[in-house]
Amino acid sequence: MSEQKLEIAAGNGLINRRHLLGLGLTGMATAVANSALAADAGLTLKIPDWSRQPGPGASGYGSRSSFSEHIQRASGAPNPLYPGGGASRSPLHQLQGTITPNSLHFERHHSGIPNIDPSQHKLVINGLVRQPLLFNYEDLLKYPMVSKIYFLECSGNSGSLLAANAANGSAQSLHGLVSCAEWTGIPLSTLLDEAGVEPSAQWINAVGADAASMGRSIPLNRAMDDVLLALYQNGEPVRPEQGYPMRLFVPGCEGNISVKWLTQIKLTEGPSQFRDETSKYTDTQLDRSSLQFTYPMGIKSVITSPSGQMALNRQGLYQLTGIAWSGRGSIRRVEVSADGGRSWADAMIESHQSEKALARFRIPWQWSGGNAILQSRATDNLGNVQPTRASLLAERGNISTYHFHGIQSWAVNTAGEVTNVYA
Ligand SMILES: Nc1nc2c(c(=O)[nH]1)N[C@H]1C(S)=C(S)[C@@H](COP(=O)(O)O)O[C@H]1N2
Ligand SMILES: [Mo]
Repeated sequence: MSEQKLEIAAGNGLINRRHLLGLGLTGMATAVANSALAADAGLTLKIPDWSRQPGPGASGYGSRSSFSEHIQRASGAPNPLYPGGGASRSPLHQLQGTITPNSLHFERHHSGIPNIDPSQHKLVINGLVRQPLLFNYEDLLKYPMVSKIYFLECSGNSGSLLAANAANGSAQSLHGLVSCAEWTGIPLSTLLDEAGVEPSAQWINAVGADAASMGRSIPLNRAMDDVLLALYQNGEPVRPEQGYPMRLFVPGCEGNISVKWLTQIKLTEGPSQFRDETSKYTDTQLDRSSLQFTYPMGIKSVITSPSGQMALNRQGLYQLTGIAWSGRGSIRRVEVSADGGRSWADAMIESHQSEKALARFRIPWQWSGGNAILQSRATDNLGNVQPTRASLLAERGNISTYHFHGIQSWAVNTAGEVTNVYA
């Protein structure tokens, strides 16, 4: 099928998403066959070494191909004044689908990763309850569990987009504090019901067993909703980095309140005013007042390919793809622009659209060698639309660098280089 038959969906080369199903792929295969694969067109494939003799046998615990070891989380340099503190970012530009492999889930630690022996770990539920309860790990494994796919995003993710000058960053360095996994655990409401919540209790206060004793307060009505005591992550016990042997998981909300290495839940009338809900994780507004307890993460999307620091090495059809998520619901629509927001085309949303989970979108894009500005704009089932960076700045200023969810702009220049810009 020739490229002339492709139906244009928006300016600067965006092609109707229906061409992804066959037509567009033919176009892309042709582009490749014209160059790289042409030499092999005679199908005179050599028998490679790995086909000549048996490889190693089965193993107790798997590892990835040595040829994909370049796919890594990126962490900043350790700070001696902040032992164990810091973050690592998921390589969004190198991943596909919507599930983040456990080894590549982003990390954020305030005092490093405790090495917890589950047989010595305790979870206590106390405060304003009829019966304080003490659980050990083995007891908890006997409770009925549920499994749900949810994203987790640090409220500081993408915060550098509020800086005056656009950073020379990648999808990973700018937006890699988001990941998505299947979390399996006990609905927190089950355990709170067992302890018997007193009518005067309005908040839960969750504390971790790490050296930071990190704590957060959460209103009881949210805690009784879809919050989990998570014990498994993508089918295996939660990783030490993610809170082994157990963490709180608060779907859709800033990652900070999903307290890892959870050891205490205390029910109280009011919030505890922990460090991480007073001096940190509050949103100071233009009038200098600060919003506290701003939990849900806003509707957001980012194009992961092509994305910052990549280079397009040929003109022709590209499969533009990215991820979208909403802390309040599910993704209904993702539009893509190649002309800096002047015209938009609907992308194909590929994945099963569940609440508070990542969705993957794709659309064919024809790059003809000119300048382009690629953007994506997500809409959720409640009608929330991802705002532009400029409108977020006008509304909230840039004193708070938390909860940035504005539209990302990737510029493509005539050399094919992709950079982060403000458009
Ligand atoms: N006990 C404890 N819980 C914690 C943290 C921590 O340092 N200690 N970091 C928080 C922050 S800021 C985030 S964004 C998420 C990160 O979870 P992850 O490391 O599993 O991605 O955990 C939260 N829970
Ligand atoms: Mo965070």
